[in-house]
Amino acid sequence: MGTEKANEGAPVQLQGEIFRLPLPSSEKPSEIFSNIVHQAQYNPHFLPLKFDQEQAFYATALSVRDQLIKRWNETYFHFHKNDPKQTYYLSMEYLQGRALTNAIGNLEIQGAYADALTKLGYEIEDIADQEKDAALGNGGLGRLASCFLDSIATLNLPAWGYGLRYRYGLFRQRISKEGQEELAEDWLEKFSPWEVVRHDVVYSVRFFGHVEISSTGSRKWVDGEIIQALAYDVPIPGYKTKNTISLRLWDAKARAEDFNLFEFNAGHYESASQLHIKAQQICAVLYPGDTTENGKLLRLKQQFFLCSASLQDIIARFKERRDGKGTYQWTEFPSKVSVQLNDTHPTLAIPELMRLLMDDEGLGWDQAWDVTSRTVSYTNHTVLPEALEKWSQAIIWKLLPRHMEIIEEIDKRFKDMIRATHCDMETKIPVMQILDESNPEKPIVHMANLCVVSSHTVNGVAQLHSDILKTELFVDYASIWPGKFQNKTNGITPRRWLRFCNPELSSIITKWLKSDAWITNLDLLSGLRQFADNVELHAEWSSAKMASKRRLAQYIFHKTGVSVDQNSLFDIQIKRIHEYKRQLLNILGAIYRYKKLKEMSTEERQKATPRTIMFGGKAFATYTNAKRVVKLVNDVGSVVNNDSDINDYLKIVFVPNYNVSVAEILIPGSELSQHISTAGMEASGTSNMKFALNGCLIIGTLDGANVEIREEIGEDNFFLFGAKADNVPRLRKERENGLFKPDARFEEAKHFIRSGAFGSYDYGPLLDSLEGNCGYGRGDYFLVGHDFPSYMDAQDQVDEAYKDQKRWLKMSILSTAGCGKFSSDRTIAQYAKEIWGINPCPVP
Ligand code: 26V
Repeated sequence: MGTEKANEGAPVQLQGEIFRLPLPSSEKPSEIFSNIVHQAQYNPHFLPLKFDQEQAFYATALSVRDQLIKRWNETYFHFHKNDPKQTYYLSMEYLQGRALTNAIGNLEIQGAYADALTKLGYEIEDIADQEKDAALGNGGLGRLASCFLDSIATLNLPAWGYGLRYRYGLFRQRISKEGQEELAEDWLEKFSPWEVVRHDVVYSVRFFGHVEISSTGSRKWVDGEIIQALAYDVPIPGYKTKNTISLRLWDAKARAEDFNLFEFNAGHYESASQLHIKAQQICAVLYPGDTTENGKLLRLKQQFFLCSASLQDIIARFKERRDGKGTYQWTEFPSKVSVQLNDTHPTLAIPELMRLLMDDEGLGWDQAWDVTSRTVSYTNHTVLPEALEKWSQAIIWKLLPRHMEIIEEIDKRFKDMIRATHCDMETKIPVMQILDESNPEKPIVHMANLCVVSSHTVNGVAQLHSDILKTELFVDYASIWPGKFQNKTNGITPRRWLRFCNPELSSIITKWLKSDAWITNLDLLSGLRQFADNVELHAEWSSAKMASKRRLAQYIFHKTGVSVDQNSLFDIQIKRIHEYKRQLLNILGAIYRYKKLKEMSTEERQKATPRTIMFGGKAFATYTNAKRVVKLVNDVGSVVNNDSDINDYLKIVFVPNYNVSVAEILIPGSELSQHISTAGMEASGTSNMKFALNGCLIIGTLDGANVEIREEIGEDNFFLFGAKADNVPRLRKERENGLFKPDARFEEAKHFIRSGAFGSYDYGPLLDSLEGNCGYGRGDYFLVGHDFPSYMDAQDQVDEAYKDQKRWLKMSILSTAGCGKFSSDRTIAQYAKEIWGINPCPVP
């Protein structure tokens, strides 16, 4: 390219600078129209014969992508030139949802796109509806990662997200007579307009093989299988900024040389392409079943694949940028790179970074350890023992022999350190060690322990959860390294979760605050407090809620055939189905409500607050009790919704296939939402924040972020019930010892199910799990029985409060007004300052 003049006369200095020349696409409304038409005519994915909604979506998305790519390249070059310290967020999950509305919203070109589509005969909402959710995640942890990327871009922070490009993301849920059915969801069936394959970004990732020791004693991992990691990049635009960062998703493919032509021509097709088949398996599904050895091996492969490819990429970028400034020093790596582990799933990044530094770069142990431990930080997202990852040492030896050596050495050195400097803690070693050999037949590697020992910072995701980490789960480490532990209360992006999903409410807020600055400075919402009693605001607030309820009612009718009363209280619980989240408590309460309504006279019934109780969420495919709950909710719904005596007062709806875009319809239309986990078990929760932000009141326990939400919005605006976290162990013991006297209402609800009121399905095992001495398992471990009476009392308070709409509206306004703290912009600013040590690097 040299010094050639480009078409617009800009001098081109470097080869790469060609990407900085102006693109023919423009944000001008007149040109958007022709750009969409151009995409429809020339994009090679469809024949230009028809222009239906689907093709209009792809053409629109590709036209938006052009706008993004311009900003994206500029961001890349700006970061490249300035070489700031960068954060790399490693996560096995991202729940991006749809991208179109978000992208044009962040770029503030909604109006222009809406106009262009109108000219083409379409409504922008219908076109946006064509998009499939990118569901490369399972729940809160994945959605948090996506909210974080939005905030990182918006705050102009230099960072990347790294993940896997699963072919089938989270399954599609279908509800049949049997309950939940799982179907593979091929989000890439047509193509994703948002991803860009980088054919020049490919790394080799090794599995199996063995360690070779040279005559000098250096070690090298050799042989085994090589699978290639190929980068697919997704642009993440910030709001009202040029900065557009990357989510880099790795796909797996085998090398051409591993395709055995000879075998193939001999008709042995499978053995000819063995490695190709294996490569395909790596990114086939998110969380493949891991009950078999094969399943476990595949999960470990996925984790390592993400870690190895990402670290090779990070190191390559570090070298590339430092090389231009003279030879790099490894000691400066931690001042240029920070790696955040999203839970323990990417823990293998630790031994992999050690291996790359020692075996490939020639660093000694001490130097490699210093670099690694100053680079890596770890976020814990759960204290549930069954969710804390443990791997058998044997499987790691088999798949990653060099990494197992390194893990053993980290463990040995950690124990030596304890014995040398904290001899009083000798007895704590069995709980703190990384490698647990208490069963010599089956030694186990504790990934969370490896993370704590190797990271410079460990954080929890809400204050209560971080306190539990310091005083319970990681108490012994906290006594050695008190400064290592931090709290970073989760947050959500106000763009997706208010501005774009609830435009009616957003306009009202902007009108009353006389500015839309709240979108990037959510604390400004507190300015609504002064209007909490204002009747005009009440009228506007209530009409926005009504509009969202209407939209939700239409959606429910369309998806389930159930018609719901728009004047009833819309009560929602949406989240993964899990015993600790206690959807069972909710449905038992609903059953009791139904039974009482049945027993009432018509006059009595007329005084009741009508309710529509909605559930949504997926149960893990092999989680039997969770699937029983889904079945129960649906069975109860069928009976209640078809009972003409009750219909005006109660409906129970299971909204199928809950995902990000369904949440975007449900949350704006909600009036009450349930966050009712057993105290101490929900690390944070983030949907609680989304609901409260949209003026929905919360009924909840003192768990996770509920505690802080209640503090922020005021205790009068929160329906609190249930045991407190520090009483839970005692209450469980009492329950085990038969010292618990169940509430009559609780007994009545269970009995009603056992009587067969909701069909002939055997709910025995589910109900038995609620008994103190159920004969197996953990005997009402989640304290549904204990919390039931206070839950029902809180529900009575809800019914009363709803009757007084003035009071309810005030509480609703105060909920929104109190949500400033829960912006992921605040969370990310804290990570940037207190953990990552990175600074904004805005593209001029
Ligand atoms: C994973 C598993 C896997 C095995 C079966 C049981 C089980 C139970 C829970 C989990 C959760 C894994 C970590 C996770 O997703 N945590 C969630 O992270 C969110 C973001 O920080 C937080 O809001 C949720 O409270 C927390 O559950």
